[in-house]
Amino acid sequence: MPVDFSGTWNLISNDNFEGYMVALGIDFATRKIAKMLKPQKVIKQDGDSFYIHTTSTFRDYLLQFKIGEEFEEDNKGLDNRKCKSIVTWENDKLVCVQTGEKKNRGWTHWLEGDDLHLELRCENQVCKQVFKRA
Ligand code: VL7
Repeated sequence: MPVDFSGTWNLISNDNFEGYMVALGIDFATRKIAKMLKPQKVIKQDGDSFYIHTTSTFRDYLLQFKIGEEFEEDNKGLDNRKCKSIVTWENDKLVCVQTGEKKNRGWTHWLEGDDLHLELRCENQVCKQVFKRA
């Protein structure tokens, strides 16, 4: 049985989000607002199909994908760059590789105790987020 990430999750910590945003080329004014946010994630996992809706008072981002199927990601409202993305299981971790203009771009989700963890990577920057069930 795979891990089930389904649920509603609230951000409780956000380490080096600033470095990650700088690596993505997000402008100063947007970063100032973005780093104050406490986003919520709603995840729906149905077999190989995932729905991950990240919401905040400023911007929302919806991602839907199937495990092992490459898709075009537009990152609309984030850095707005297009990339080719693919999400796979690595043991109990959900790993996304985002191939495009930015090197080493991707993210990994996993569960630790009652918490949802997310590592966001871009170039030489790693942002670490932790979420608790709402
Ligand atoms: C999504 C933000 C910084 C722009 C606004 C910040 C709004 C709320 O990709 C992500 O999650 C994956 C895994 O769960 C699913 O898509 C993280 C937030 C990354 C990057 C860009 C700052 C402006 C944050 C949407």
